[in-house]
Amino acid sequence: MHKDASQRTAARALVEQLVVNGVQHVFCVPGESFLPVLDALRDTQITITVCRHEGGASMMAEAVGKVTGRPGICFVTRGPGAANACAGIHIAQQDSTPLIMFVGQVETSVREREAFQELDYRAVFGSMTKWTVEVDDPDRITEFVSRAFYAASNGRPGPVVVALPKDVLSEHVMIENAPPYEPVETSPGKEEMAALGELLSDSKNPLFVLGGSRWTEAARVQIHEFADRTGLPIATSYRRSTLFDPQHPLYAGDLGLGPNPKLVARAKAADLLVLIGGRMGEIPSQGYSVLAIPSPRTRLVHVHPGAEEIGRVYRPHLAIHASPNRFVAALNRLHVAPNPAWRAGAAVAHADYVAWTSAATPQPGDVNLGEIMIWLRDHVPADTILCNGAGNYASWIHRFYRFRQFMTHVAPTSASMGYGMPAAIAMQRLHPERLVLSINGDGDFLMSGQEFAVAVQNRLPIIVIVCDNGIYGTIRMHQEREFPGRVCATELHNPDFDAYARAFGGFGAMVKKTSDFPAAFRAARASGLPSIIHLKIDPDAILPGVTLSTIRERALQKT
Ligand SMILES: Cc1ncc(C[n+]2csc(CCOP(=O)(O)OP(=O)(O)O)c2C)c(N)n1
Ligand SMILES: [Mg+2]
Repeated sequence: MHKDASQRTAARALVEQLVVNGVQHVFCVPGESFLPVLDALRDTQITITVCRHEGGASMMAEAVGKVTGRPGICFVTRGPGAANACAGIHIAQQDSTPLIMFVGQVETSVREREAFQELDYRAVFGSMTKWTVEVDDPDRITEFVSRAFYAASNGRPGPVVVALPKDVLSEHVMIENAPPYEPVETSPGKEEMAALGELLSDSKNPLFVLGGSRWTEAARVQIHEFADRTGLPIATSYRRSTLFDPQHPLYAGDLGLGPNPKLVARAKAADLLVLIGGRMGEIPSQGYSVLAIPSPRTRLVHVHPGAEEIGRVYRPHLAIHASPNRFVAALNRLHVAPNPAWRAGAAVAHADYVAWTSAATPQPGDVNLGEIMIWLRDHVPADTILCNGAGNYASWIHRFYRFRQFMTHVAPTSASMGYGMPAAIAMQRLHPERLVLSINGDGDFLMSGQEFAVAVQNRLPIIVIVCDNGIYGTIRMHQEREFPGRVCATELHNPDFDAYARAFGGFGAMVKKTSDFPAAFRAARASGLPSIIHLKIDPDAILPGVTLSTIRERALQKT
């Protein structure tokens, strides 16, 4: 840290404010627009991960924000860099993830001329971020960085963009560091908790649905304790299933894409639904079909850290403006009598979950993704982190893999393709000792496949699985439903992904039969290198237990 504050440039003050806030990782693609920041970073202990595309950098920062609950940080250059980075910003918005993106800007003296790579960040990011600011006054850099941490993390977390005109960064400033930010927790009031206690005592078949962000591992433990004591059934929201132990006898499953129909029926039949942290958005609500809008017919308790989210879609019976941590702590202080009927209902729900997820469904082709997911769940350590993006291949992850520990699943609730590669790199950076898997579709993988070079450059032994069915499967499935037999723009001609891995300096293996997967996986681990396992999947195997040809035939019958 600089002893004499007057010696610092604004860039150095910015970087030192990151250090004050405990930042350990930044992700970037360099640009001439923020060289003074790179120079200042060189003198810190912060690890810089240099990426191959700003979409990768912003997704890596998003993944860090998602699992740590503290803002992930990325630096990108002006117009083109900022435009490329949009993908991660949108994920952070939809996933309620704290993220701060610093972006270069043209010099203040040429602004508004559409100078080289100039972009109006407020206009471009205005609807995607919680706050977008351009720092005009170098003496306010610390103020803005401090505020960026609060803005990204408060209430419902989300992305913040801070634009840095080149000349502002090089100015010398006479300013002190601000103290580190403290996450602002909101606690439920006594009245709300008493009202919840009454609703619970009146309820015959309640269901708790855990979702959203801002959970801590301690809160996860506490919700288990509360469930244990009372017998309440617990479900999780789309891609938030690490919030509850899937092996726990009160776990009812996750409300996501391709959910267990029995769980959806249970959610619709519940006489009391308690949403903790989530928004019950389009995916978990099964296309807004679980709860009537705006007036749910069942009793709805909505617990959310963002006041503006409560009542936005559903008018709750009881609104509780609280962060999940504080709410769960208050829940454990509430007197709720153990209820044998709830426990019996939860046991049935759990049995339904186990029956739905235990055995792989038969599939066309020689590689059964369900059997591979079950092999992984039985053989990898419980703290393995699994990252993925979007595509039908993910249905087998959701259904058959079991996330046994907090934040071991890192995947976008916005279903953004190309996320599994960058997220895995970020996770291996955070946890060098843990096994990190990246599972991708063939379309999905090549949206961020270049980031494999980052894994090789930094010797990050992630294991990447590419599920190659030669199609943009999800879209082909919808196409066959709506325009049967009229294939257009959904076919893919792929490279050998195993040879791709070797070309980058990693390990590669091709798997054409399910029974060959364990040996390929063990060889990948033994190599100690970033690895790609290329799975040849039959395109007809479009969903667990559903074929593309059946979808087409059914649609043709209707026409
Ligand atoms: C960035 C982005 N672009 C486009 C889409 C639309 N989309 C959703 S899934 C999908 C196809 C995914 O194909 P693939 O990765 O091969 O997986 P598969 O469905 O074949 O298993 C597409 C194009 C998206 N979700 N995200
Ligand atoms: Mg595919």
